[in-house]
This record gives sequence, structure tokens and C-alpha cells, in this order.
Amino acid sequence: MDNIHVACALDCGMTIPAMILAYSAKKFANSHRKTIFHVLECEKGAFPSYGDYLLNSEFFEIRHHLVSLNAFEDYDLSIAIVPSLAAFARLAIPDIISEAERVLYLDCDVIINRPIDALFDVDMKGFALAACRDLMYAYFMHHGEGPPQDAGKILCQDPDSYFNSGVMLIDCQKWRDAGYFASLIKVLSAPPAPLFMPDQDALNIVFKNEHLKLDSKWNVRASRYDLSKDEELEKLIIFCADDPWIIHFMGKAKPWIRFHQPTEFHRLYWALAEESPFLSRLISLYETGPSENTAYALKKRAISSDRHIWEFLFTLSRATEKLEHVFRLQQNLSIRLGTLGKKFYEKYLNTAEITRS
Ligand SMILES: [Mn+2]
Repeated sequence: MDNIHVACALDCGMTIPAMILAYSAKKFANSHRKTIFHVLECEKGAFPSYGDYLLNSEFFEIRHHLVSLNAFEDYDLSIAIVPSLAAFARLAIPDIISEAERVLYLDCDVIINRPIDALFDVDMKGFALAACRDLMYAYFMHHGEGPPQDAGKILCQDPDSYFNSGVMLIDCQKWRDAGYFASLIKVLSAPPAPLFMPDQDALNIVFKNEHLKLDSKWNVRASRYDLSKDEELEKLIIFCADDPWIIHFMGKAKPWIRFHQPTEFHRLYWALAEESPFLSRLISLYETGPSENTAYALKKRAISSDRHIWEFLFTLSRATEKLEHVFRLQQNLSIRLGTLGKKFYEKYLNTAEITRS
């Protein structure tokens, strides 16, 4: 049987969550079929080798790829909730992991909750990409809520086709043959509207009618909202949450960030961590990350008083490291806003104070 190829991409801010993800992949791995877990390190040492020593076995192998994202630094990323350029590494997977025919890409904020053979072997029906509908997004777009985004309006004339890019099955050969990387770069360089979630929006523009929809249980959002306006969607979301195959701690629901609102899956995450070799590291990540009080103090001192930026910042992996990191990140973010993003941001979120540093 062919090897199973899984990949995640990270910088040093996501080391521990990536290791817990890798542990979940190993826990549910098929012992008769080798799983190769590719770590796309966008910063040297993002996945330290102690992870390999603790996880590698006869049927499970961590494989490292050092990825340079310089190519993305020059793009005008509009207002992005892109916490780290590592988000873009997924676009280049078929070029980075040239040895694999198929790769299952996973965000670092997910955990696997059942064997993934069935997902990995899915009939992709000739498509280069398979992904799950973004149910939350569909709800927002149907009911006129959620982030105000031009891109959303353009993309979501059919909200049900919009997919989440946190779990993606990729046919590498097809992706390369069709030149999808170039198409994605083209969209990012000259987006039809400011992109709010640039990697995911660009993917949705390029693959709008050219992807396979996966069973929604393969990418279940951990946090829940009041969905009472849409009974059908609510039913589907409850059905998926009842038996999630992959759990995605999207947005403000990271179990390693102390003051994030806990979800019904936080206990499962910590129980998984407890059986892994990484519990003590997760605890120290949790303890050294910002508490509600420090977050509040920082927020008051911040250049930008905008709530959204801060919500995003603390959602980010890096906010769980030293607090100075948060400031550095905020500086990076304002550099990356660019003119287009600045306009977008001012228009919609009413912040005139974001400056280029
Ligand atoms: Mn995610």
C-alpha cells in the first residue's frame, strides 16, 4: 500500500500545537501502512528534532522541509488575518513535497480524531483539491453576518461552495500540471477585492468550481455560534460535532491560549496532550501566554485600539510566546497591510491609526 503523506506548515510560534497534531496523526495511524508526516518549517527549528525522537517509529516518520516564504513578502496582503506567512506554504505543497502523489494538508490548530485512511484514499474524481465546506462562513453569508469583506461577496455568490483551507487533500501531480501555484500567486498579486483570509480566499477563487467537497466531519469547527436562524445548517453542524473526525480549533478557540473561550473539545485536546509526550510543554505554553489581564493592559497601550486586530493577534500562535513577540507581530502586520489593505481597513473597521513602521 502507498504511504500516507500528511503535511503541516509552521513557524516557531506553532511548535507545540504542531507536535500535538503529529501525535494525533500517529495515534490513529495504520500500523500496516507507513505515515510520513511532513513538517514545512518556515523558520529554522520550528519543529525541533526532539519531536522526531519522541514520535518516529517503524510506521511513522517525521520528514522536514525548510521553506522560504520570501516570495510572499512583497505582496500587498490587504487586511489579512494571516497570523504568519507560514499560511502560504500550503499553496506550494506540490512543489515542496515532490516525492508524494497525494498529500493531506492540515493546519496546526487541528487534531485528528479517527484513522485517516478513508480520507486519504478518497476518489478525488479528477480534481486537484478536495476540501470541506466552511459551514460557519456559509451561515454568515446566508444571513448577512460575519466579517465585512468584499472578497466574500465576490466569492460567495454561492456561499455553499466556499471551503475551509485548514484541511485539504491535494493531488500533487494535477496541481503541478495545471499550474495552480502560478494561478494562486496571480490572484494574490492582483486580487479582485481585498482578501480577508488571503490564502483561503485565493484558493477559493482559483478552485471555486474545481474541487471535490469532502464529508464535513473531516473538518469540524470546535467553537459554536448561535445558528438558530438556519435550522438545516445548525442540524448539520450538531451532527458533525457529535462525531468529529478532524477537529479544527479555528479562530478564537485555541486550547493553548488561556483566555480564549473554551469549546466543548478543549478537554479532548488536553486529554490527547496528556497521553502524548508534550503535556508539560503545552502547559508551559498555556501558562506563559497572555492572560486576560495582560491582554487587556496591552490592548490599552496598543497603537491600534481596534478590537479586531487584537482579537486576531491573540488568536495567533505567536501571542503565546513572549509578550514582546506580540508587539513585533503587530508591527509586521501593519507593514504588511499595504495601501489597499489600509484603505479596506479604514473603510470597514474605522481605524485610521494604522501606520507603516
Ligand atoms: Mn486553522
